[in-house]
Order: sequence, then structure tokens, then C-alpha cells
Amino acid sequence: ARAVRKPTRPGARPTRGPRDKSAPMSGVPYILTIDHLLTDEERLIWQAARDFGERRIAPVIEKHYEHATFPRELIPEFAAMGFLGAPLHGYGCAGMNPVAYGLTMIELERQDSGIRSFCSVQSALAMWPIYAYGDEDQRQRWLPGMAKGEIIGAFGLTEPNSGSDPGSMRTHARQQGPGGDYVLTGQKMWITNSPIADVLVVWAKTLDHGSDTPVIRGFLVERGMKGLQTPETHGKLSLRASITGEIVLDEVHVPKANLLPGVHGLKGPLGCLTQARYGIGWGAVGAAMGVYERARDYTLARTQFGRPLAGFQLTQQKLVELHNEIGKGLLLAYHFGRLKQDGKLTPEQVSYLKRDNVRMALESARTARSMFGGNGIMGEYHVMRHVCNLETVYTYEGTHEIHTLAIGRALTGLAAFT
Ligand code: TGC
Ligand code: FAD
Repeated sequence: ARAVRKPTRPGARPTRGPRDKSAPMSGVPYILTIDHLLTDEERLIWQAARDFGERRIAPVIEKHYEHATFPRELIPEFAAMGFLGAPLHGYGCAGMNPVAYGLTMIELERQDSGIRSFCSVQSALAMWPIYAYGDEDQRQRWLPGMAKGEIIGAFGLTEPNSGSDPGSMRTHARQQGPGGDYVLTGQKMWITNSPIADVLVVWAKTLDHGSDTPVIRGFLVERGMKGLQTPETHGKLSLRASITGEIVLDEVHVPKANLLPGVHGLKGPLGCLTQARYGIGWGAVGAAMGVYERARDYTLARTQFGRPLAGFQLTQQKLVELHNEIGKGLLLAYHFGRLKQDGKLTPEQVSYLKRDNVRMALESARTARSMFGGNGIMGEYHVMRHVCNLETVYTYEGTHEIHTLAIGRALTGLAAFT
């Protein structure tokens, strides 16, 4: 399967070898694979996610990216594949282990970071806080519909003046009336899915337990509540197949029953981010695999100076760098995945995974783009889209620099954020 095949006509993609469906990394050129480290079930899930991505996402993604639309028609299919709430148990969720979940993230992001974003937000940032911090009534009310894709969630932490420093948020909730309901006021921006969300997990400061110091709490704000608006953000040149918007809260009355009772403080939203960043650490490897495989195919097929581009030493050096970095990223994700399965993964390890694999993917996508020459800027070659998307992935869920500082703090005991 790894043999270099001669293209049948100029510009044609070389044929791939027959794929062994029980070994998802076979049939494509990898010297390092993790197939043998996976259970049969994990291999099956990986292959099913790969097939789904190639069959259902690949044919439509370029059009959606160009038009800055999200393929909403695929949401029921994401649900049927078990992608929504994948790692959660019960409530109609698939209950995948962390490695199987990571493998699905690879395949979603191999197609497009915006599609992976949709599933990440739904699973890790909207369903997970309800699952982990909600009461049983809240879980029963929201999670089954969210697992089916009938209820869309969003996560509102970032504000116009609070990005990397979410502790400085201004959105606030004041308790009012005999029932102890809340009134929320504030503005969130850069919120994935907010314009289409039915339930928005909004983080706001409130005075709690009669204290004088405001504390951050999580609220389930519902579409249709008076004073809520979720305008879409237009003009993005990155993550165009993902819907982004604001959350504007003007004296929105939220019943006390919609307060997440299980968490107080910044560790609430940061705990959700730890779940989502873990998935991104895997997903980024998928984006890198996608651009590497395309770059290999293209440079084998395209001839200049009388030979395939892949026959030049400089091109081979680029291919080897891409290939070897992917292998290391995959091993890192796998290793941390098994630690998570054992309940031993720390937030600093998640910062390590998100930071290094996203940087690797962004650098890989830029290198791969260069290998396509002028064609590399065209949508139909699917590399420039990954470059543009990964610029967002580098920034959201904690910027590259914030994760550097989080790891630096773990290594030195000294916080260098301020
Ligand atoms: P710090 O004093 O470090 O921590 C406050 C409390 O939180 C706990 N904690 C964590 N808990 C769980 N997971 C983590 N990763 C945690 N990090 C910290 C910590 O133990 C403490 O708990 P306690 O009990 O002592 O109160 O807080 P800090 O103010 O110094 O901030 C640290 C810093 C800068 C690392 C943090 O603020 C940060 O991560 N900033 C980045 C913000 C960010 O990532 N925003 C993302 C917004 S959501 C998004 O981008 C979604 S994109 C969706 C998509 O489309 O995929
Ligand atoms: P800033 O915090 O202003 O940072 C600007 C630059 O300064 C960065 O390079 C940063 O690393 C650097 N910097 C900041 N502080 C320091 C420091 N102490 N030391 C050194 N450098 C520093 N948020 C949500 O809540 N929910 C979502 O669903 C969501 N989806 C998003 C979707 C998209 C498409 C995008 C682009 C963003 C999304 N975000 C979301 C917001 C995202 O998490 C923030 O953009 C990110 O946390 C950075 O915040 P900021 O943009 O305000 O940048």
C-alpha cells in the first residue's frame, strides 16, 4: 500500500492501494500508525467516521465554505453517527471512550475545522456542563434532544473586552423576586453556533450566598427569552463553514431552575474548555493528515522539469517533515487519551496537546499549501481552507500564547499572565 504509483495521466491523483478496513491508517502512506494500539471497537469507530466524512462532508464542504454557510442538513446524521455528546454516558449519548472520541474528531477536522467545531461545541461546551454541573431535571430536559441534534447548544464566555482573561467578564446576573430568579445583562462575542442555538450556556458574575464578592456562575439561557438577541458575525475569512455570532442580553429573566447548580467560579467554564481542548488536540492531527495526503498525491502527479514534484529532494523533505510531525502528534494524542481514560489527564497536559498539535497542523497546512504552487490557493484543492481555518483554531479555546503560559506556570510555579 505504501508503494509509489505512477499517475495514469498528468494531474491525475495516483491510485491508492487497497485499504484494510480493520486498520484505518493502512492504504495511505504512513510509516508510523497507531492501528495496533487500538481496540477492535476503536478501529471500527475510526473507519466509520472516516467513511462518513468522505461520503457526506467532503462533497459539500467547499461550497459551504465559499458561501459562508453551515451544512445544517447534516446535523441529524452527526447525531446518528453518535458524534453529539459522544463521550457522555446515558441520555441517548454514545458513551465513547476518550480515544474513540478523539478518532472521530480527527475525521471531522480532516474535512473541516468548522464541522469539528460544531460537534465540539455541542458535545464539550454545551452538553458537558449540563451533564457535569447540571441537576437531574436539567439533564433529562436537555441532553436527549441535544444528542439527537434536535436542540442546538452554544457556549458564551468571551466578551468584547474579555478574551484571554475571562475572569474580567462584565456580564452579570442579579437575583430578583421571591423565587430567586435571575436577570442577566451583558454581551458575549465570537460565539460558535449562537445564531442557531436553542440553549446557550452563558457565564456571568453574580453575588452569591450573600457574599460581597461576585462569583462566576453558569446559566441556561433559552431561545425566545425576552431581551435575548444572537446576531450573526459576518466577514470571517476563516472557519467560514461555521456559524459565529454574539449573545446580547438585555435584562433577560432566567428562572432559578436554569442556573447550573454544580459549579462556582472560573473553574466552571475552564473545566468545559479542558474537555473541548482535548478534542481539538486530536482534531488538529486530522487537518494535518488531510493536507499531507493531498500534498503527497499532488506532488506525485504533477510534473515539472521532466519529473514528478515528489521526485525532488526539497519536496521530499517537506513531505517527510509533515509525515513525521503527524506521527508525533498522533502519539501525543493517543498517550493523553489513555491517561484521560484512566482519569489521570491534567489541564496542563491538555494545554500541551492543544498547543503543540494545533501549531503542528497550522505549520503543516502552510507547508502543504506551498507544495501546490498556484493551485494551492484554490478552493478545489482543499489546503488553503485548512490554513485559514487553523488560524482560528490557533486562537480559540485558549490562544497558543495562553497555553504556553499555562505550561510555563506548571514548569516553574510562576504565573506570567500579568
Ligand atoms: P486560575 O487562577 O488559573 O484558575 C481559576 C480556577 O480555575 C481552575 N482551572 C481549571 N479548571 C479546569 N480546567 C482548567 N484548564 C483550569 N485552569 C484553571 C483553577 O484550579 C482555579 O480553581 P479554584 O478552585 O482555585 O478557583 O485562573 P486565571 O484567571 O489565572 O486564568 C488562567 C488562564 C489565563 C489560563 C485562563 O483564564 C484561560 O484559559 N484563558 C483562556 C480563555 C479561553 O480559553 N477562552 C476560550 C473561550 S471558548 C472558545 O474559544 C470556544 S471555541 C469553540 C469552537 O468553535 O470549537
Ligand atoms: P485577546 O485576549 O485580546 O488576545 C490577543 C493577543 O494577545 C493574542 O495573541 C493573545 O495570545 C495575546 N495575549 C493575551 N494575553 C496575553 C498575555 N497575558 N501574555 C501574552 N500574550 C497575551 N469564545 C466563546 O466563549 N465561545 C465560543 O463558542 C467561541 N467561538 C469562537 C469562534 C471563532 C471563529 C473565534 C475566532 C473565536 C471564538 N471564541 C469563542 C473566542 C476565542 O476563545 C477568543 O478569541 C480567544 O480566547 C482570544 O481572545 P481575544 O480574541 O479577545 O484575544
